[in-house]
Amino acid sequence: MERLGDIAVIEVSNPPVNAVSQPVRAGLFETVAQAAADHQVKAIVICCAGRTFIAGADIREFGKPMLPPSLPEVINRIEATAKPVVIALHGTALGGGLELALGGHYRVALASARFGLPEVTLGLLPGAGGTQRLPRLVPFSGAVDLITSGRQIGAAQALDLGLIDKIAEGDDARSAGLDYAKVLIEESRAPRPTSALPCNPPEPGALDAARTRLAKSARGQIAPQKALDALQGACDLPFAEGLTQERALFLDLMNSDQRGAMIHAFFAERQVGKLDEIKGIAPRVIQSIGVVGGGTMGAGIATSALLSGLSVTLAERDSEAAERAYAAVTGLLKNAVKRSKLSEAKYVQIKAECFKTTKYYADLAPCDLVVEAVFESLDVKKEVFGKLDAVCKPGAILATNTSYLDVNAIAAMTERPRDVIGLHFFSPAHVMKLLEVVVADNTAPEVTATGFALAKTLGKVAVRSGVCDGFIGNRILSQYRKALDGAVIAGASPYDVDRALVAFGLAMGPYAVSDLAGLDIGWATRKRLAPTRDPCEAYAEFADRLCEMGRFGRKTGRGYYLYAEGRPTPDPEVDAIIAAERTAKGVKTRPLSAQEIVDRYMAAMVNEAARVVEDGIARRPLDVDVTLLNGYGFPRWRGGPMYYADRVGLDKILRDITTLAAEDDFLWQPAPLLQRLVADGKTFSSLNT
Ligand code: 3H9
Repeated sequence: MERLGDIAVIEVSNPPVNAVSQPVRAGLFETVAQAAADHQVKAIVICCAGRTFIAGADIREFGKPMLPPSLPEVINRIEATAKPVVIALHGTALGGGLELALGGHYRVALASARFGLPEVTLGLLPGAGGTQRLPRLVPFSGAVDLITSGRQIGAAQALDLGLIDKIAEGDDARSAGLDYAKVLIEESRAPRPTSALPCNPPEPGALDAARTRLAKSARGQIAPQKALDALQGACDLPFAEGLTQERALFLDLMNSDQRGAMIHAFFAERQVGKLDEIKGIAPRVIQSIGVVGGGTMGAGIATSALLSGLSVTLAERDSEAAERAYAAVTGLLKNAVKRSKLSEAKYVQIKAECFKTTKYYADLAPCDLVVEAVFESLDVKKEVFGKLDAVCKPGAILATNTSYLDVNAIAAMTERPRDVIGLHFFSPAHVMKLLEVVVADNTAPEVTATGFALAKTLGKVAVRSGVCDGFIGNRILSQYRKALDGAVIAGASPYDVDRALVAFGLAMGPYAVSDLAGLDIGWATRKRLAPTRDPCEAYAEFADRLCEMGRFGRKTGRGYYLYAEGRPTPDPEVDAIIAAERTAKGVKTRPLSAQEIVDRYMAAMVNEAARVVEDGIARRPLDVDVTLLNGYGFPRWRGGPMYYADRVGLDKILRDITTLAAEDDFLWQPAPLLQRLVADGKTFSSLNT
């Protein structure tokens, strides 16, 4: 604490994000009491050193015994202070940090500050008074939105809502806090405890409507519903009782599996970029990107880059294709304007200054990095890379967006294999968070580091993958798809499978996803791999039959499902095709329970993931978790497949695999790594170093 005249300034300093760890709580508890007792102090300012105001409770302390004082105790003490307490905010005031701010009497923020209660994204609810104080300051619907979505808002919106009192000019929150405190002293303003305010009333039926909405949008998650319970308490109970109820609900969630899973996901996403091979290596500077191919993937990649402030030149084979690509990209940008992700002025500027299409490869010459997103054929890609190598400037990185093909073979077509890398985006590329950074044999570490830096610029999560057919994600996908096709041959329908996995937490079932992506994509891959397919593999043919009938999914109105009026409905014709295959193969079918389907899915996924880790394609189990969470719709509240496997027990997964081998001993060969871990009594997490 520092005293400047009649103002006490308490500055929290706990890099990197000023998390309220136990020492910070203890320090605040003590210094607030000192300032309150100091007769010369007329007002108190709480601010933070470094890049941000408090970004929340210290997540690393969760799951360990909680040491006093608790954050609610600290905040209650701040609020009970008989002198005005000003909270000066900058950076990101999140979770317990924002709750602490709500406990202050006046809030001033820099214009760049952001605010949020992201606890639900960690399987929690605000547990330091956030659910009780926020609806006393902002409209009830605003509190429900912020608390149940976990989203962040900017200073202007926070001011509109009544969350803060003032936006200060400049870039010094501490000075802004001091100036505000001086005014309060001059005007003899009294403390203004939030808890003394009445709770803003909800619109009639608002809580029930929110429950119904969240039951769909946050299906399977406990925290958002519990947060609504706490908010209901804010309406119905006196403040102190509401606070007690909130604490009880928070502690329940703290003990839940979902909290463990989501915090694993949080740290895994930060760990995934920590790789010895790029430690301390400066990435190349990327300002302009070339994209070859303006189809769905290429247009999405271009949009993602433009939205992140990069310049893009997109090359297509002729003028008509280039025009179509231009319209596709500007259409996606226009949608971003509609969804308030981009301002109209910025849109106009991007169109005028940052984006062009061309039919000449030579126009890609000045680009710092070029991503190829053309047809998925090795011959086509090799040709493109030969041309790119000839025109691109020295030091430009040449990246392929292939989902399966051999990046080494593609790199070999150039004189600069050190500058060649795989950047595997997921569709739609301007939305999906995952980027697999595929490191080929000769890729320079600096180029790998640039792949990770680019992902950060694009707001994506990058995972390092080695080269193999399908890399981390699609290689695992292809195994669990075979296992699910096996479940269908054994007796489940594709609809049973989709239902079971949606109930497990996937947003969509795998067969519905195939229909959305187009069944012809998987068909092309199967045909490509057919010559190398092992004759012992129990190959399910029904997907090929559907494709032969022109049933390519949604785009043709028929796939696994029928899409009359756009809504998917099960199709008896598909059941008949599957039944015919079972009969031809002499399979004696039986019904499969939802649990059996989930167990097969998980066993296949985890088994292949163990091979992917053992082969060094994924560096660690956590890289697999981050891949499946961000690119394949694996439910975040289950932490990822490897985390899930550790929780249910690797011995159980191995037992399932051994049992399933009786049905198909080609597919269900246990991965040696899984066997070793079970024999040694270890978990996947023991390999997450
Ligand atoms: C809560 O507050 C509960 C309360 O309601 C009730 C309590 C009773 N704790 O993300 P970055 C680390 S729940 C510990 O790369 P950025 C992070 O691991 C909490 N560590 O930076 C990383 O470490 P390392 C609610 C944390 O600039 C480093 O800081 N709050 C915490 O891209 C840099 O992080 C949240 O959920 C933490 N709370 O983004 C906010 N936060 O260098 C979570 C970060 O060793 N945090 N670290 O890898 C964030 O959203 C982002 O970190 C933030 C900065 C936006 C702040």
